[in-house]
Amino acid sequence: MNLDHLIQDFNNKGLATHQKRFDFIKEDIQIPIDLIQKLKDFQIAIPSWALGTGGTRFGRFSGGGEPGNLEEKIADVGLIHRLNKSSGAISLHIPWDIPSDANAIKKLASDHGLAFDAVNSNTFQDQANQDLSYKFGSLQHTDKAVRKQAIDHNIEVIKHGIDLGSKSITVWLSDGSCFPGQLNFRRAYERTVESLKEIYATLPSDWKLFLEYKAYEPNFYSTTVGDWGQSYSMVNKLGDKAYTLVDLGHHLPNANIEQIVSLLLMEGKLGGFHFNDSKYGDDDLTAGSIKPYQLFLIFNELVDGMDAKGMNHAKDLGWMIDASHNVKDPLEDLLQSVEAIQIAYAQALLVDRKSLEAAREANDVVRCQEILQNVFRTDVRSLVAQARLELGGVLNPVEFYRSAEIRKQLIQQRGSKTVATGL
Ligand code: RM4
Ligand code: MN
Ligand code: MN
Repeated sequence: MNLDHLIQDFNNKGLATHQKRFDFIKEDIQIPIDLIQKLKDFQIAIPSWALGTGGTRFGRFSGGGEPGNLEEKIADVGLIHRLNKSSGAISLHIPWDIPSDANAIKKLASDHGLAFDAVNSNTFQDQANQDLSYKFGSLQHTDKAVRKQAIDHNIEVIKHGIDLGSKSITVWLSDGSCFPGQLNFRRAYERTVESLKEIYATLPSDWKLFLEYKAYEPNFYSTTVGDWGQSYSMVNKLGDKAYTLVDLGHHLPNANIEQIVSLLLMEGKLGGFHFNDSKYGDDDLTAGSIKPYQLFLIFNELVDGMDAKGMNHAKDLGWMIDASHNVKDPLEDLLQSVEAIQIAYAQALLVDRKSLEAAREANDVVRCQEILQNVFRTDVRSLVAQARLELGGVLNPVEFYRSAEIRKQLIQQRGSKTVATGL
C-alpha cells in the first residue's frame, strides 16, 4: 500500500475516537471560529541539521537510515510535512548543506510542498578548505583578515539563500572569550557590529537578518552576543531589516523568556524563534518536553503582542525548530516538537484576553492565574488533530510513523551506518 492509502486507513480507524474528543471540547469551551484556520496556517520550519541523531560531546549513536545528503534531508522534511502538514519549510545550515544545483533542490523541495526558511551561516567551526581559523572568534576577531573571511562567508550564505527563495539569514556567533582579561569587550562588540554592517549591506530589500544570542558555550567566560540586550542593541544599529532571534535554550537558568519575547515584540525587534527545550543549558531537547508551561506563556505573549500590532501570526515572525537529540529517532523527535508548539499556540488562542486584562487592572492575581492555567490545563490535542485532518495529514503522526515502520524502510533504503551532517 502506498503512503496515502496507509494514512487514509489509519485515519479511518481513529476517526470515531477523534470525533468524540473534538465534539467534547467544542461543548466544553468556547472555541474562537478562526482557531482551526489559524492552526492550519501555522507552519514551523525544520532545521536541516536535526535530521540525524545529534551527538553529545562524548559520543554519537546513530539510529540508522539517516539522510546522507541534502536531497535525503529534504525527503525527510517532506515526510514530516506529509504527516503533520505543518512543517512546510526547511532551514539550511551552510556549509553543512550547500545545494550543488539550487534549481534542482528548489524543485525537489517544492515537490514536497516545502519552502526555504532562513539560511544559517557557520563561523563557529573551521572547515577543511578554510584559510584562517575561527579559534579566537569570527566577526569579532582581532585580525581584519579573519573578520573578512567570516563576512564573506555570510555573504555567500545569503547568495545561496537567494538562489533557493529564502528570505532571511540567521547569524549565530560563538564569538567570545574563555578567560577574564582575554578580550577587550568594547572592541569585540564594535568589531562585531562593524562586520555585521558589511553583511547587512548586502541583504536584498525583502530580506531579514536574524541575530541570535547565547549566554555561553563554546566560550565560557563571555559571549559577545550573549543576551537579548546585546543582540537588540546590535540589530538597532544595523537597521529595519535586522531582528533578534530567540533560541529558547540560550538563556541563563530561570530567565523569564516570555517577558523578553513580549518586550522585543513591543519594540518591533523580535524576528523569530529557534524552538527547543532545556533543563540546564543549550540542551536542544524536544520543544515542550521539559517546560511546557513556559512554552505556553511564551505563546500567550506572542498572540497578545502580535494581535496588538495587527501582525499575521503565520507570516510575520520566523518559526523554526532548533533541536536535535542523541537518543531519539530524529523524525519522531521533530514530530513531537511541532505538536508541542501547536498545542501551546492553540492554548494561547483560547485565552480570554478581555477577562485577563480586567483581572490585571483589578490586581486580581488569583483570577489572572486561573485564566491562564485553566487554558493550559485544557486538552487541546483534538483541535490540533482536527486542523491536521482538514489539511489531509495524519490524526496522530508519531503513532502512524511507528505503525507504518518508516524508520525500518529508511534503514533499508539508506543503510544502518549513514550519518547526517550537523553537530
Ligand atoms: C547553536 C545555535 C545555532 C545553531 C547551532 C548549530 O547553538 O543555536 O542556531 O545553528 O547551534
Ligand atoms: Mn539556535
Ligand atoms: Mn543552540
